[in-house]
Amino acid sequence: MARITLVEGDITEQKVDAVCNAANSSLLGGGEVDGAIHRRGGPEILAECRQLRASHYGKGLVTGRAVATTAGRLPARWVVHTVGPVYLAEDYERRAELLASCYRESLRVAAELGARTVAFPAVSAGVFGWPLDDAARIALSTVAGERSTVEEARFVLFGSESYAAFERALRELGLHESGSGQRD
Ligand code: AR6
Repeated sequence: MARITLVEGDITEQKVDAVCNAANSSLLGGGEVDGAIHRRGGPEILAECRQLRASHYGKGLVTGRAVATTAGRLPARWVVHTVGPVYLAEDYERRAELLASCYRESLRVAAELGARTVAFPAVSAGVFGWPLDDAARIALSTVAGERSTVEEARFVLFGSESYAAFERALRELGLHESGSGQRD
């Protein structure tokens, strides 16, 4: 299992192999993390997204799945785009499973590329409205439950409130930042 680390900051500044993007199914950009990644990464990312739409992803990327592109000018090699579910109280179980799937699929795609370090945002916890504490619990328990060749899963939390929610969830799940019960 990947070592879990938490940092408060901007995901576009992370020096990691792969950055996970909380995208939408169009793959053609949006606000928040998605907007920041395309803005800071430059037009190469969108160009590859357009190619994906023109080839295997004609209808866009399905919720819960992931696909990689270049990271353009970001200090990373790849962006792994995933599409989180919109939060709605009805159909909660199915949606929560889709959110877990975003992390599993992103880790799988990143590992296939040979990534050792992957930065994740709190998928679905912004525009898509997922309550932060629950989003944190699903994110952390899913990553902690995966066997992966990815060595570090770094959660990059935007603002102290997000960071505190992830810290709390990590504690409540009985996990530690090293992922093995010991700190570095
Ligand atoms: N670095 C790290 N985290 C960030 C950053 C950043 N630069 N900017 C925002 N966040 P969101 P979603 C946090 O809305 O809920 C887009 O328009 C933010 O505070 O980016 O999955 C897409 O195109 C929140 O905690 O993703 C989709 O249409 C978390 O990242 C839709 O939004 C996720 O917020 C996806 O919504």
